[in-house]
Amino acid sequence: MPRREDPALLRGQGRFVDDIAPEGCVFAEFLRSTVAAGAITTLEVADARDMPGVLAVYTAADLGDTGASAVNRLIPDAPVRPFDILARDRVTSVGQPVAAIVAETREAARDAAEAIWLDIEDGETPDRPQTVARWQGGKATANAAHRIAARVDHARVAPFALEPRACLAEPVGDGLRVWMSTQTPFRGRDDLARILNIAPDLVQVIAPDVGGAFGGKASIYPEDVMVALAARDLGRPVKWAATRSDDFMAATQGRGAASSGTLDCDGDGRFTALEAQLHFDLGSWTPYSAYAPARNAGRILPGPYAIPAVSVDLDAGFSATAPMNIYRGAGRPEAAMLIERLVDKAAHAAGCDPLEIRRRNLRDGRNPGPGVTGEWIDTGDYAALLDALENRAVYAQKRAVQATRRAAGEVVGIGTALYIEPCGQGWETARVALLPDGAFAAHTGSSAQGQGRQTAWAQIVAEALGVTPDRVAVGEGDTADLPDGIGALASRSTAIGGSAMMRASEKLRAQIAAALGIDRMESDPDGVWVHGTHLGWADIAARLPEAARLAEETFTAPHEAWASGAALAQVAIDPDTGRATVEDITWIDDAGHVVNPLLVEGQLWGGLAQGLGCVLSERVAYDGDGQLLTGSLMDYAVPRAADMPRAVTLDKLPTPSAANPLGAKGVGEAGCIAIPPAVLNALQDAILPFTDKDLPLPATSETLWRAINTPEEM
Ligand code: SMO
Repeated sequence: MPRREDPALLRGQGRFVDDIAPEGCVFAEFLRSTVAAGAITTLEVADARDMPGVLAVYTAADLGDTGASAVNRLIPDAPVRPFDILARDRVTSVGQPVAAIVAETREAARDAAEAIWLDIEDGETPDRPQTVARWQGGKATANAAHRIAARVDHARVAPFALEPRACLAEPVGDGLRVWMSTQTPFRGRDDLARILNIAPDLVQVIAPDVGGAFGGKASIYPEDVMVALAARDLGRPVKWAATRSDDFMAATQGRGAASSGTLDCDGDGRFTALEAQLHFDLGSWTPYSAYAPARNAGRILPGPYAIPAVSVDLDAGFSATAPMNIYRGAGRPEAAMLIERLVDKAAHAAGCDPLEIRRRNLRDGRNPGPGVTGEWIDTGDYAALLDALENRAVYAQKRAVQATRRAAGEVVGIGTALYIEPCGQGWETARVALLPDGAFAAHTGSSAQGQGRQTAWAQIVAEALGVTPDRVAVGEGDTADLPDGIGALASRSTAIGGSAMMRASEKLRAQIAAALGIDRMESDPDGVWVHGTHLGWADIAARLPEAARLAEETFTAPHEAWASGAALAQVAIDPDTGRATVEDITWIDDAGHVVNPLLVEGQLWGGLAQGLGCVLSERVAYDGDGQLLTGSLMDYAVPRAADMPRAVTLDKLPTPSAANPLGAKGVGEAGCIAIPPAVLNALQDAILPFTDKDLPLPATSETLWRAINTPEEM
């Protein structure tokens, strides 16, 4: 089924925050810190206040006491550092908002920002990292025949969404209506209410069309709060939309972990112990999900392998940079990269084929159960994934061709990766109603940022009710629709939001049957057979009291839905330029029950592209003084169409999730988890005739050229 969202989006009829312009709307801009750390010695705003069109200029001194945004205590005693709405006395990163200007036009606000006098005295060094968590399981036994070591230094990357962040707040009575480009409208509501000290039911947050997010819009930002404060102060709608540069400087970033570990294996290539140290940079403040990547990476590090003894140490520390948060994959790529590098190196040391060593060490995932770090792990047939990968990729032939090409002087490599990914946890809300005109209205606390979720939800509701999806209107992204909800992140919207939709639909179906006095509802697209008479849906609506026509559900998943998969990459590197070409990707994914294959395929492609960016080209770079060197697309290299693989084969091997009634698992993040380790393993395989050193990331042309031509200097 094609995406119902597309006709409007493709015709430019999407409605994003910056498209919304209430009567009397004015514009906010921010003066941002130009240095990474230091004390504010001068901050004079009188000239700016006098500029034409300026309504207000705010500094921290104008804001008084406010509350702090929430941080998820995923690691109980880990340090938390809330943001300041505007820098108070000192700055903690380049791009931090220091003053806010509200003016009649965006241009007037920008001009006024330049009329503010700001001096900052350089200073202070960031905190030292500290150990925050440890995962351990099993016990090391036999002496290892091989001890393999690997190190993966992830580049810090930007969750680059087509639509930068944006927020528009309008005073309504004693409260606020806020349009936010967010993944989590309900959390936005709760955060705003707490920080502004007003009742949550006085705050309505609406996420209209959201142009991508990838984790970068999963937490509230200082700018959002400032816009809300200004709207209340001025009694007018206030809008702010980030520029691309604003987002490079001050939106949350991802990855950046430095990870190293050892994998022991016996003479038969069986893994006996895994030890790892993961270092996570937190940046300058902790957004809601600051610890999700670190926690995920630690708890899933053993991946799909049966490793009897596992020990993972995790440390984290602040730095004078943009805050670090979840980014598509959120710790799972960090885990997959390290373990899959270790496994490939173990294969090499044990003289074993990389697919074979994986096969030899798989845990049996066909029944759900606990892994060695204590995590409940969902279904997944890892052996079948490997078999499918071997067949679809025509692996033996690829290896033979590689040998021939290598003998002829080409630099070519093949890499494989297996992964498991915890997805879809927690709870979500849904409401399904039969309307007087015979259509159904479905609402969920989950939401979307372009994935086509409304299509999938309509399909789920339609199937449960026995109608066609065109009869189902879907509403999401508005906190006024339902008392509570979460949103769209952590690969949860179909598994959790969809399950809530399914349960609400089933409840509605039972209510309608009971109200009509029938045992079994024989519905069809147009209505229901009631004791031999066909009643249209509008007729049924007319007969039923409103309470019978509306069902609400909160679905709470008993466990996470863990997806899994296997990927193979074949690369060729031009030894003269170091340029890598991804010649082939073959990828078998297990996303559990698939509601809409087109949406799943779209997620796989998008994740694949972002995954390639992480391993080959993307890096947020700061210099030694904390100056951002990659503030625009001139310097930050997102992959382009020409960087896509020459050939991609996607296939699926679904094992239904045991963690939700739909049987669905997540798929939105899979590409960022599957592709980087497969490609990194392929690159390392390609350069093996020259060096076995671990490549730094991203593996740019320069890096690869050096590995081939001056490996001793690596
Ligand atoms: S990294 Mo995601 O938006 O949970």
